[in-house]
Amino acid sequence: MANRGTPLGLLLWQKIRSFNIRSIMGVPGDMNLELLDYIDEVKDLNWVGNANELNAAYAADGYCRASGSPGVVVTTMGVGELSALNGIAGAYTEQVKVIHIVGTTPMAAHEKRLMIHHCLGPSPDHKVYEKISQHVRAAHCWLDNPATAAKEIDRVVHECYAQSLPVYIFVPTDMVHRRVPAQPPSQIELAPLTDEFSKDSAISATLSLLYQARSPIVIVDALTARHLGRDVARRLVEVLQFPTFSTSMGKSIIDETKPYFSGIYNGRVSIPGVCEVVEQQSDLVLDLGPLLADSNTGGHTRSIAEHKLIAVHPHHVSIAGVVYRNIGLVSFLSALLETIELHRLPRVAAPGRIPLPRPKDADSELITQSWIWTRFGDFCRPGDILIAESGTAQFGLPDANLPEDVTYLTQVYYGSIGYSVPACLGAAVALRDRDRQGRVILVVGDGSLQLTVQEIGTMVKLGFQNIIIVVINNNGYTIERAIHGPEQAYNDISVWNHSAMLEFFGAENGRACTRAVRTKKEFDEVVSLPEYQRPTSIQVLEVFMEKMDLPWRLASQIEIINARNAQAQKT
Ligand SMILES: Cc1ncc(C[n+]2csc(CCOP(=O)(O)OP(=O)(O)O)c2C)c(N)n1
Ligand SMILES: *[C@@H]1O[C@H](CO)[C@@H](O)[C@H](O)[C@H]1NC(C)=O
Repeated sequence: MANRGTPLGLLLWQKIRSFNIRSIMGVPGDMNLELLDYIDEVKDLNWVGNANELNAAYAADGYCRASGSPGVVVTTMGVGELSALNGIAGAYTEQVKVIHIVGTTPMAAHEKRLMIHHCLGPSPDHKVYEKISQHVRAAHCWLDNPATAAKEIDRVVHECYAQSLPVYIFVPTDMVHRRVPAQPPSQIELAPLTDEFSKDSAISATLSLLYQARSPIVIVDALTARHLGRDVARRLVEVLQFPTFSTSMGKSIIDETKPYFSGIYNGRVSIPGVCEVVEQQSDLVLDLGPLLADSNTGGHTRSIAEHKLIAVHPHHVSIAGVVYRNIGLVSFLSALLETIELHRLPRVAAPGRIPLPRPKDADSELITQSWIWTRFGDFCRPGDILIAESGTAQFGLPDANLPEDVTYLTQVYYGSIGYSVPACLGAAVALRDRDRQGRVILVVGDGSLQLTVQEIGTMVKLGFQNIIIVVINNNGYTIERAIHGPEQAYNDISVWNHSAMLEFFGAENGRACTRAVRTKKEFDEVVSLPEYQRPTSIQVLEVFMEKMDLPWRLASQIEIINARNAQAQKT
């Protein structure tokens, strides 16, 4: 009897694997070790092992963004669990699917309130940390009962997918080997529930507006990808052929090489001409998956009249201010595609991608902010993943014209510096898990790098050959200097020798795979080297730039915010 059924720990990993997840992030601890043993018993499921739990959480986030499957991170109660919290909060606020599994003290210790290491103070509440994460998850469960464990896992995984948010699974150490009765394979509904009546009403309202429109446009924003709508959105814009814009956070969801692709719309922080097309010349705006955070809207300067706006949110659609509830984004877009009558759609000439005006410092031989970002567009190839860290990179890279099938990742809204290095690892793991070719190109500032640099060690450990790390060395926190205190010591950082970095992390040929450039000519030469075109080992390129040089989008957003603050002071 005792041997019947599946050990709970094994069941958990089998279920995780069934979601096309092949890698597990995390850091071991005595409260999760025996759970980790069961990973090896599941075919094609692998332990990554990160340098710390914050990095593990960022890596799980990057894994999800690059693969569509939830990222999984395992920590040990309290000490590891809390370190991961910042990364989980980022996933929550940017709607990324992450499953955080926490190994905890045994059940018996909970009742006796035993003082076991990692607990909080005298007579500890062993579930106190669970309360701390309640604001950054969609659901949680305790696997404290073999009879309900399978159902509980299914329930939280459903919420993870349906809401596209992190969830928590707490596993007490004494439950890991308990047998769970054999059960039929679970059929978890992944899509959010959709009210068919509400959907039909929204579809007819949308179609009649589309057929009447003369100058409609489309905006494709971040939540489209987070809620797994990339493919259906791509098919839709292909059918519509309306001028199509993306946003800083939605970049790369839509193929930028299409003639209808017309650039990045970011309120008043857009290339001249873009705002006019979106806000004034259009008579209908189909806004897919909007995420209206400050740096995704030019500091909240989007201005689209409500009467001409169809906003397709993850769980509802808003049409000229009327809300249609309980409609999943993918369900809505698929139904729209099925019912649309092509011959009734207006034909609209797209402005195409409006070029950037020539910058004042165009003739500089040294690398400038006005020059470098479009170069990454030229450097990328189909299949690559491009990752931007917060800072000047994030405000610059929207200017890159990406080839088809490049995935662009960045954490704009939560904006936790250091995110990008572990997210790069997570994306590389995801590519490998999917047997996909392509380079993973990370652009990170010298300041942000210092927060999570250890994860380069994990990249080396796993033997990734397709990662290119570009470090923007502009002598400290340039974005912060631009906002306040340009010469203040708090915006300086400790000076690192980036040439020694790869070697320190144990990369073979580390020194040979590290280069530094100051001029445009040098940059172009390096990125055309075979090691950069078809890398066979991890590469580091340090790019020196002026301390106070800014991408125009950053300067423009700061100007808007300063003007607003000055106005507020007056009144
Ligand atoms: C975890 C965290 N700490 C602090 C900040 C504030 N912050 C935002 S950007 C930034 C500086 C980034 O500097 P760097 O990576 O060198 O980029 P640069 O602007 O110089 O290109 C800081 C400190 C933050 N966003 N997240
Ligand atoms: C930086 O590291 C490289 C590689 O180890 C070394 O050759 C160089 O001398 C170091 N530079 C400084 C200024 O220490």
